[in-house]
Amino acid sequence: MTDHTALRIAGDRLWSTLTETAQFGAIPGTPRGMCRLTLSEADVAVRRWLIDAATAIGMTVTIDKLGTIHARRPGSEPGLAPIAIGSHLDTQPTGGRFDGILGVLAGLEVVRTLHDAGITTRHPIEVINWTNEEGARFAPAMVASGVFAGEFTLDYALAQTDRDGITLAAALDQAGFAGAAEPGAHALAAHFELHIEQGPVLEAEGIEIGVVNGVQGIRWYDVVVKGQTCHAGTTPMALRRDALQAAARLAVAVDHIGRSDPGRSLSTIGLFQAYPGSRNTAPGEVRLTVDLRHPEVAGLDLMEVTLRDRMAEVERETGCTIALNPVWYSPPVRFDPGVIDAIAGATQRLGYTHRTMPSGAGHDSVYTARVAPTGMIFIPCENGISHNIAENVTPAQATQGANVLLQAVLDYDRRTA
Ligand code: HGY
Ligand code: MN
Ligand code: MN
Repeated sequence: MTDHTALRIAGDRLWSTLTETAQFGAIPGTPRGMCRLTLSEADVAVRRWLIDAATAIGMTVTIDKLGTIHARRPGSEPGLAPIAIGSHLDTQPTGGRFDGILGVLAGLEVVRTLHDAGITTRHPIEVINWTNEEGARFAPAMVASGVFAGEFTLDYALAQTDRDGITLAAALDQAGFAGAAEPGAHALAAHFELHIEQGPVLEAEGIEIGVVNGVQGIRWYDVVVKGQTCHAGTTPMALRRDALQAAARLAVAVDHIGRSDPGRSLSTIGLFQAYPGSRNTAPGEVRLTVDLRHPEVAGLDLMEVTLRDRMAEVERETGCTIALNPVWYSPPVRFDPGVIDAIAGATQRLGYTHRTMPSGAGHDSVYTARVAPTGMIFIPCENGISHNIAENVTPAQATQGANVLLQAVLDYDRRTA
């Protein structure tokens, strides 16, 4: 088999692709801010851009019932399952121009490079855009890759609603991305994902590539605190059941829980809404979200137990009631040693500095790891910032990540059935 270890992606082309697609969902007045929520106008536009770019180099495109895009380039041995290169095109409401889309466009760049070089891999290569990775419009996150892996049913996913009560099914229909293919109906030989680290480690250590060995555990909750709406001027403090004051005590507890196991536990309240939201009415209801993370199951469980204990205390202290509704649980994941070796080997051959590390963020690879050998490649991002309009990488970093992706996929293609 020909040795393609000298092959490199076209870094300028990758960077211009990233720049060109950043027009879809760019936040006006910001240098790099992106808002490209699942199946929004901007998401539909970038999806169509990807489909055009893929078909232009002879790839066949299949859309599944959750709108996930599978763009496939044939291999020389059609009986082999495809090696997938996947990530996501949707962003957070105040996201950046690299989270997710870097992995999809690097996949396209790998195929463009093979196409230009006239190289046919043994396995088909499949570039995948997983619908709704972020979980920003529809909860839970990674819902499409979760259905593909059998974690969620298709009906469960289609029934999820956004804050306006629009179901994922309706959004797919409206966007013209309600495809025909059954999610998970075809096998993958492997799943590779290039992603920005979204944290400070690689940049702080001056390391070029993260060889990701797994993903920490994640629990999401919706919390509803109920008290009694009352007049700000006539209700004595001792007689109040102020939902906001109760929620505030809970918020302090959530922060303490996140600090309980330094370097391993994390907690976030991303959404906190008081009703009715009038300055001279004490709130009778507060709705908030809680995101807990930990690399170990036992650690995550302890965080939940501690949260429930404090909830009971706050109820006694304030006379309010607190409901903790679990929304999503993603257990810690270990990636495949064979894929990790392919990534580490490619990085070594390319001469890039690298380290093995876990991912703090969830990714579609969490679920593909259930059904196919999976691994991830990280590149540093400026100040470790992500889910923020300031998110940034350099062209050289994007090129290095895509070169590792190319060489790891070629190596894996050579070595596996
Ligand atoms: O929430 C996460 O970790 C991912 O960015 N969706
Ligand atoms: Mn992402
Ligand atoms: Mn993200």
